[in-house]
Amino acid sequence: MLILMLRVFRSKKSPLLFVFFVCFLFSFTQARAAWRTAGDIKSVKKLADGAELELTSGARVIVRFVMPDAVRVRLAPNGKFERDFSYAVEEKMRPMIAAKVSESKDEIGISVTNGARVVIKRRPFLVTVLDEAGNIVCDDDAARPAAFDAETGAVEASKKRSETEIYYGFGEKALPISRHEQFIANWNTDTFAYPTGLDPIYQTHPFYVALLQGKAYGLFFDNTFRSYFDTGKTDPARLVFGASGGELNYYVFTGGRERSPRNVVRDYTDLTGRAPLPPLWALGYQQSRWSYYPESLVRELAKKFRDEKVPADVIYLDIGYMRGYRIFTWDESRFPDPSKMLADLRAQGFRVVTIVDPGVKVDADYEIYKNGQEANVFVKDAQGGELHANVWPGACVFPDFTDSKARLWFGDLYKSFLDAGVAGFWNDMNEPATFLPENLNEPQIYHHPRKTFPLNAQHAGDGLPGTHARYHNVYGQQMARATFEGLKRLRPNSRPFVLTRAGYAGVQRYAAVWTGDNVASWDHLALTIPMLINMGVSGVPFVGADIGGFAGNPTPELYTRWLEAAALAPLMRSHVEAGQPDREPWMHGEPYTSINRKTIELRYQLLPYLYSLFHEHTETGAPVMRPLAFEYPQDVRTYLIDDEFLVGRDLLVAPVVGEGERKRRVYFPKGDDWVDWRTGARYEGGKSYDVDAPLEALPLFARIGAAIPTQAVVQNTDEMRSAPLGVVASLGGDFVSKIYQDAGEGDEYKNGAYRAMSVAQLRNEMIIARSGMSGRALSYIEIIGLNAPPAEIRVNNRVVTDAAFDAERRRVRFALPDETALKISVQP
Ligand code: MIG
Repeated sequence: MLILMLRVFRSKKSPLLFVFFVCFLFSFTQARAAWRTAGDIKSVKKLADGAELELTSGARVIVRFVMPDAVRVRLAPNGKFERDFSYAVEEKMRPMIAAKVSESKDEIGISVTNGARVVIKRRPFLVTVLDEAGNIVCDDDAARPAAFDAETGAVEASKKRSETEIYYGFGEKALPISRHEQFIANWNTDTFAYPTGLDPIYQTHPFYVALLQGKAYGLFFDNTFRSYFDTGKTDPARLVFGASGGELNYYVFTGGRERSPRNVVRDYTDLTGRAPLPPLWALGYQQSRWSYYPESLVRELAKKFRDEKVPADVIYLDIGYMRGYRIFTWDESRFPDPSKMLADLRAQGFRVVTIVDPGVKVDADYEIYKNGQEANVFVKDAQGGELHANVWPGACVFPDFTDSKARLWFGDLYKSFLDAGVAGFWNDMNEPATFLPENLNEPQIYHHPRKTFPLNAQHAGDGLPGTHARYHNVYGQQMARATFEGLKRLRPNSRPFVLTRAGYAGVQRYAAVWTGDNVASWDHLALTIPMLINMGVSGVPFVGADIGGFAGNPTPELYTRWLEAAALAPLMRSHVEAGQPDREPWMHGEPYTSINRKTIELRYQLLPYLYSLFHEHTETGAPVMRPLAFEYPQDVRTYLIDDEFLVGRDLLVAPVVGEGERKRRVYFPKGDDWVDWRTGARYEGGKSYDVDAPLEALPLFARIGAAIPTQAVVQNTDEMRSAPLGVVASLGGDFVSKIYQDAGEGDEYKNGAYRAMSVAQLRNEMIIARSGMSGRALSYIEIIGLNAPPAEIRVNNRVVTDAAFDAERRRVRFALPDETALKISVQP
């Protein structure tokens, strides 16, 4: 730089240019010079649950325990803490964690009984978090102490990293299963047809679970500004995270005594909340396209499902149902009588979900626009005027979802749609996404950072007014919240179903998430596995990807394989962009229609299991769809497996994600053995096998010792009430399984209206106990993985005489009596 300047100066001999360059150089060094480290500790104030520190840089820090195994570090660069507020953290009463603070010349120690410990170095300020046993969990990098840029407001922290440490989490990322050695950015972006590796996409979850040789910890950086993580990309020995503004506010989760991913996710979701039990119907098969209309076509679609006997619960209406894309209106030429249509579909066992975008058309004759103006609920531009931007309806205004008044207003708008009989709502475009300003429209740039509000747009921020730069990443989460809370107010006895595209940490409290505009390609099918399981680890259990890929048109084989891979995904929805053929299970004719029907039937058979897993999530935060390492952190061979996943603890799914493949290699995690769901063949844990994977079959395996609730095939969830419920079990383990049932709707389960069953297995015996009246009894049991018919089977000490042994599929099935306790013994 200097040489360049001198040369120019010498050649031109222009004093003006010289001044210009000096100024340029000065401003350049100035900008960098504004970065400073947090400095040394000047003073310490003990708190009941931690300590408050004053640093020589003028920054202030609070370190406190929020749970016995979770520590929060909060650094205010200018020494003034903001109000203590978070869109991620669930509001609830939390017990105070009493901590012991000890001071020595060089260090400050903070510890709790039966929990983690923190050691803070005084010169310079450095934080080390240790587990109960005294092992270092997460350690500031002394070469790069916490720093901030007083001019721009940017903050940054650096942690030491072991080069073989891997990372799950980070929410929705089109990245490999472990997010190590990546540069990760968080800025919610509408990314149509995102290629693998594009980052960021639609959501922001600045949270990871680190795993190193069987030991986990978690870190959550609760900052809504544009943020980033360098997980060892620049320097493999260092993990860096930072944001363009706000406080350096983060939590470290030590994972308790076990240092397990399960404990980390339990504590993270204790902090940021868990997904409430969804309405049962939302676990059924969902059919969508951009965009089903008119009414007659929707009716034909519903009829076709029932005629073809392809089970389904949900039909989506995309933006084509609206009058000129005005939200909360119907295009009457396409849908002349929505209430009648919705009632008729409901009678056929269908629920309808409609899309609702945030943009409100600027139109003086449009009630919602006028009401919103009067109520003063729209986002403002830098000058305080209404912010206008183009989306589908043309020029629009946008509710400021960071304003409780706007959330109430928006939530109430759902009334007319609920009254008409719409069952659930789909919030799209809430990154927020806008079309590019006209002058940037050519060439078509899909992933442009300016496809959102200007950074200086103004938000209410629930009491802390701020710019779009601060609130961009929470806009979608708060829209989902407005929707969820509105639905809850309007229908207190129903469980809201909300599907959102954008989100921030904690979005699971309000909505299910789909992975946006994916692509009809084999690599995108493969990508669904790392994407969805990492969402689960990030606390978001109700997730799915558009089956078949949104952009483009899948081959019959790709669609069929994709449907199989999604059969046990938490959210199972086919969807496709405008201009492509329909994306329905029968669209490719035979043999695909029959295979696809069987795949969807498999999901319906396993709905009792999936539902029990959603219940488990409410109690422990465990995801429905899990990476193998979630259950087997001691088996390092599982760590990078990205083409298999677990559904709950007991089912291992190994979908085919390659074109033309008719068998595949499956690794079975060490510590358990496994049984092929279809053939009854047994596999040993800790080994890989080549398994058959004909086009018509999803490779699916049950853990030995599992007891998995299943039911007869139904055409929709309404039929579940009367469908026989049973258990598929594999004997030989020593486990307890839990089965949960309730009305599948409403909150009566909180008053005891549910039925819980536990299945305890010990080698060849099984004890099934149940409590609660609101549920079906078990009417059959199927024991899989048997090489020969059992010598004797007894149920409550009576010999079973009508057990049907299936030699080919290595299983036996028999009926169970309706008794509160069942003791089943099987003599091989
Ligand atoms: O600008 O509503 O991701 O699922 O079909 C596109 C139309 C808007 C994007 C969503 C997609 C939806 C589409 N939407």
